[in-house]
Amino acid sequence: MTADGSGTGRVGADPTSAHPAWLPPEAFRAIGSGRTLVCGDGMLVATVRDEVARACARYGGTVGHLPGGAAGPERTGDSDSDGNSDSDSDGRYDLVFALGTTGLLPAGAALAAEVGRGLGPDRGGLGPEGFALARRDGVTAVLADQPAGLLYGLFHVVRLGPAAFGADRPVERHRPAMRLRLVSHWDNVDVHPVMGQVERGYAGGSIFWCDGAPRRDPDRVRDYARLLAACGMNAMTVNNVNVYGTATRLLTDRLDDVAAIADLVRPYGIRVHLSVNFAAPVTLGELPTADPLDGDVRAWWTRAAGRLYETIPDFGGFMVKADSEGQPGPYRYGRTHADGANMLADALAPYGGVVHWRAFVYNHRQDWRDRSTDRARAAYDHFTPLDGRFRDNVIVQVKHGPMDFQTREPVSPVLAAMPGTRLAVEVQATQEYTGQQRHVCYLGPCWSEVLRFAPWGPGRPTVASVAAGTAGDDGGVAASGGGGLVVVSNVGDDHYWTGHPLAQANLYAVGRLAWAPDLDPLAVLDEWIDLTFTPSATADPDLLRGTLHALLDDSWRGYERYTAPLGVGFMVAPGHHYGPDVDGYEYSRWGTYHFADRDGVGVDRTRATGTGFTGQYPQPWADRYESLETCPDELLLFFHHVPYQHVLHSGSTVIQHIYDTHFAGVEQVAEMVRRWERIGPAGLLDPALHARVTDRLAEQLRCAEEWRDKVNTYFLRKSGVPDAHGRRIH
Ligand code: GCW
Repeated sequence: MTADGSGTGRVGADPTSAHPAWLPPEAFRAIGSGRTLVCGDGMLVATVRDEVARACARYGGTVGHLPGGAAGPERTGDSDSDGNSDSDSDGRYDLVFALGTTGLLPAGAALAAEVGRGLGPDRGGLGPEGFALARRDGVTAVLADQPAGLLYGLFHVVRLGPAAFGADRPVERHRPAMRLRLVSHWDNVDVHPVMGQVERGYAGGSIFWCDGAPRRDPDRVRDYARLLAACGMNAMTVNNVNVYGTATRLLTDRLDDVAAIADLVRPYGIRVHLSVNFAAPVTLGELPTADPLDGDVRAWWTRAAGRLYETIPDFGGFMVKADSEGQPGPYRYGRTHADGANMLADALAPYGGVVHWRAFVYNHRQDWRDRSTDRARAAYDHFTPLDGRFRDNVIVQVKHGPMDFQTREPVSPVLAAMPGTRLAVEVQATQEYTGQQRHVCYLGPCWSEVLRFAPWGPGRPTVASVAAGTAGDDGGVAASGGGGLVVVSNVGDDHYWTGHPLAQANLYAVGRLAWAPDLDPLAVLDEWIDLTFTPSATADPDLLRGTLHALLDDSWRGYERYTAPLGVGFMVAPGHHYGPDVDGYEYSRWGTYHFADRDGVGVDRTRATGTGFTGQYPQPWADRYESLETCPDELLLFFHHVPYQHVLHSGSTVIQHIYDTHFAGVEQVAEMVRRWERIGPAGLLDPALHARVTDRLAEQLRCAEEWRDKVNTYFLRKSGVPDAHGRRIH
């Protein structure tokens, strides 16, 4: 932070050459053309001011600044941005941002003062990040209790665009549902021999690290923080949850590298968290043990935390992958996950830091011959006995499904089984299992289904309320504030950030859904389209918007159609997880089997005859999943092993469903290709972006055909049942 507390002072600098994603200059036209007053002090208020000033420099508006406690507006910004001296000479503003007390506002900001008074003594419970917005008599007012609220209010106005300056708007209050909205980067510091610079990264290198060293591309990191703030995220980890080599030392002698990133993202309200290696005291050669109950180990972590907060006063906390896929953890010392997490939590507690402790713990050395072990059960079996034993600043981070980010999984039962623990839901924007950013796969609808899922039945609390800490008796301790949402990043140093330009929509959507889980994911997509492509500024808004919706809206279900059927999962090629290999994981140690034979397919997870996993759900789901009569079609093979001629609720047999969906899925992609081709000559899009998407669509079509042919052929050969429509199966 700079000495004057105004941030890095470079927020207003020219953006990098990276694609502007959902913040192109055009998105700021409405703000930049008007007269704005920003009232208040501090780093984030300065960010708001700088953002408005940058827009004004381009579009001719003005921005005034009223520091907290000053008697009158003080003109700020460079002469360009304030060049139009007539525009606010009547003391009126089009837009007012006001922080805290509003008694000193000038006449033109009367609405802001009025809204402030109207909010009442508790100010409508805006909280640390909320804001209120209203419009009347030609003035739009945004009020917040704390600077972060103004920042989110700014981006809300950007989203509204001209609508923020049109008809009157009664007072609206906005505050995030989830307090913690964190992007988890699986970025390696050293290049990993197999996983590369970014584990499961499909967008080039890391924006933070290159070959063991910091990348030192401050503009890129700052732009990234800006994008995150604009979609509502407020935290990030800067390194992979698999911590090895140099990354272990980010905690110690490489701390300055982390601090440098924290300085860059702070002006956008983003706090930095660190993934740590549970055995760091041993790995770094300082202690003979990492036993969480050992006094020296505890003192080691206490010292590490002290150093961290001395260097990064607003450091967020640790993320830990322990006793998982070969990472060290408390089991080695005969201790529990609560022992391990609490030790770290105690070290961070004096500074307000949190521990994100991942529940992704399972036996990754299973024997496929052993039908009694069920990987889906593992997180619940390991963690639910510990409910109530974690410190208040421990967040148990649960993958949204019981397996591993498959295209279709039921919601993890852990999310409904730890009412005395703060829980975060983890989703994956990086498309490890959903087409690796070569395929269009808009995941908003998938995440929305997860967040809206009501584990205790309709009308009862949802997963979103568990993560928000508002589920009450059923699902969580309201006072705890929940654990929020964690998303595995899909970003790299690629020009488009996400490799596939349309994959940007996933990062945007996750932030919006963390802020407001009830949002319709297709409405969120529409916001993203508006901001990113500003269709209204093109010759044919409907064609542009229509094409993008045609590609994206149903793309997750489309991907599901041509890949693993009916929730069975894991038919990807082993290792890199791209493309089909139906039996690729069938005889492996990873616990990911479909059990197809000549008679049927699917995993029997019932209590009656299978692994008993259905019993991990509360009612009504425990029974609904258990019974063939009530199990939803799309999850049938996750819960049941059925004959190929089993009839689905849809009326189709399982085998015919497999054939039909695989043909339909490819046809859907072929139609996407056609739609995209058609839009090319219209000149509605940057040709380079159009070309990038064209290339990726060609690969998506090739790959979808490969999926179709391999899956259909596999099941034809296994079952001997021909396609009812006699289509070509090899
Ligand atoms: O999905 C799996 C990935 C691993 C990843 C792991 C995890 C970071 O294949 O690459 O490791 O999940 O979530 O820890």
